[in-house]
Amino acid sequence: MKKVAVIMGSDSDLPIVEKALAELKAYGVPSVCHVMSAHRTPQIACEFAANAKKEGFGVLICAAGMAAHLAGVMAGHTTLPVIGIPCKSSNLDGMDALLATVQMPPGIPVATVAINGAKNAALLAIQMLALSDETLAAKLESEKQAMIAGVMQKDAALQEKLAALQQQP
Ligand code: RP5
Repeated sequence: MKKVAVIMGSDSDLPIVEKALAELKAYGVPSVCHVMSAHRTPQIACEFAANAKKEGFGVLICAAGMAAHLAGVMAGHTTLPVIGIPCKSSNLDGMDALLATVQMPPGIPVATVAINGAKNAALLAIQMLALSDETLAAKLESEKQAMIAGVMQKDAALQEKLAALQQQP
């Protein structure tokens, strides 16, 4: 199976990124995680992206906050799909990182998830790998069915609660 690289701009992004790592682990997807910065270590980040395909990676996930150029810069150095996680920081609530990650010029796409949306970033990466992996695709399908069952159960419980309330004088 192809690997997923999870790259973050700083170790301070780890509390957000952990959710992506947990999701990849739950699906048995091999991953590596590194700190690399578009600004502080641009050469290391660019080299990693340029070599990622031949190193056996299928998707890159890049998490960064503030002037979050990491995903975009890495996308500029590879044809692998790049998923961006804009990380929330104290000054602008993550809007800075969201806009810096999502507003890519034509030709260099970054699939940007919600601010701090690390779990969805991992799921999106898994869905990409599942295009050529039947086992992964089946696991995604069964998780989706479990989620549907969970919501239906919640609705049934809600209906019972509402019916009981209506019977009160
Ligand atoms: C970004 O700047 C990082 O991704 C992080 O979200 C933010 C702050 O980095 P530190 O100052 O905590 O290293 O590049």
